[in-house]
Amino acid sequence: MRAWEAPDVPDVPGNAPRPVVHDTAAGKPVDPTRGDDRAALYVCGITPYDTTHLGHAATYLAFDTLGRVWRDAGLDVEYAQNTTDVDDPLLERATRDGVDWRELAASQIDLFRRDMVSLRILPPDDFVAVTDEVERIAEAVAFLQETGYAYSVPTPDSAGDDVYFDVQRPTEAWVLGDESGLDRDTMLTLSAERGGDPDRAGKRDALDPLLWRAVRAGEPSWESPVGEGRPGWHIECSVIAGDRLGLPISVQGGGSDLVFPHHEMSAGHAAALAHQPLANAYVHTGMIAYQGEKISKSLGNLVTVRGLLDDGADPRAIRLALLSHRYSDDWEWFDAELASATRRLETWDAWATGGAGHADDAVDVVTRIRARVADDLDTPGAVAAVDTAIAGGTRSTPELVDLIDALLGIRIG
Ligand code: 5CA
Ligand code: ZN
Repeated sequence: MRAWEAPDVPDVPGNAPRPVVHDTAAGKPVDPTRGDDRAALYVCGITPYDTTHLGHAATYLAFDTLGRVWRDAGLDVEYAQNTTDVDDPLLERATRDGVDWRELAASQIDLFRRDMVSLRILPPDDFVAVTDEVERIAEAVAFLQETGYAYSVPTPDSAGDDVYFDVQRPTEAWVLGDESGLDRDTMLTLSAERGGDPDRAGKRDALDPLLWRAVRAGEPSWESPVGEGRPGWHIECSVIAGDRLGLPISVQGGGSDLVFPHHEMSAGHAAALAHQPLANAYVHTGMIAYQGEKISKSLGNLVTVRGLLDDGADPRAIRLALLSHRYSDDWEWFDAELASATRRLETWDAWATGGAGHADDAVDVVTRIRARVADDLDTPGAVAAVDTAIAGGTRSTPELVDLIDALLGIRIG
């Protein structure tokens, strides 16, 4: 489907280092491109309701930063993002609000696009609705059944069978726990909390995730080689990432709430389908809280990009407020974050307008900003480097203003 309008990204001369980012599976920073000139990024997209809250915004901004840093380092970046436009939480919300699930999804995807444009987030090259990929996903499920990685579970309330993935069947490229490194008890707890069904009767292993849900009364469904139904959650990301980018991709990205089961199981499905790891690195953003709790659609403690913009916020200040935190940290949003980012932006704007520095004056600052973002996307360090340059009397130059735009996505002056 259509993504959104791309912001301008200036080209800045000079050598930028290749970034390292923290890989959850390795437990340390790595170069996810492994020296290649191409970087393939897949980021788990929204389930389209209650968009775009600051947790979503911070997550997409982190991977936007990675894309910018890769481009600045001269790499070819290919980026795909899905939209989970058919799944239980979306259907439940549509039912609760008495709206058609397709209309709810379409209107929320539109809102998401507008918010991404306001925040100057680079669009994916492939922005893929799950409802447009059902046939491909069903083929993949059929293949997993033929090759013994998937099995049917009789389903009393449906004419068809649900299909599950067998987590215990070995693959060359994945065993359970490879991505998340979690113990079984933690996996069982998280599975129950995050869309799994460990208590479902008839499964081989309580952790086995759903690949295909046979049609139930009143639920959307598609005819397919594995019966009439709709896709499970994790398989959508394995199939879309593999089809659009080729495996292994450089980075599978999302919030830390996706470490298990979502990314673990997506990696398992990809390995069973393609005998390849899903990704060279699994990169996770921290959770943003508000009023003491993780911002979440189910809790309803939402601060939305749209709400802040409607209250008169400069979208650049929202961006700067989010960039002032390390992407991988959990942190809490306070209203003061926006006020302090707005003040910082005024200082930066005045500095850029003052101008008149020489390129030579700016060389050290350019190097420092590039080094900070290449070090596991240390955007607070990059922001501090700009502050320090201003406080130390460095005059702004066109190169510096362009670099801040290219890497931090903020046009000052
Ligand atoms: N559609 C699935 C992924 S395939 C999904 O998780 N959708 S979502 O709408 O719930 O979340 C979209 C993205 O925002 C995910 O990467 C998720 O990890 C991230 N996210 C959700 N809540 C927060 C939060 N409070 N802080 C940071 N990131 C968050
Ligand atoms: Zn996903």
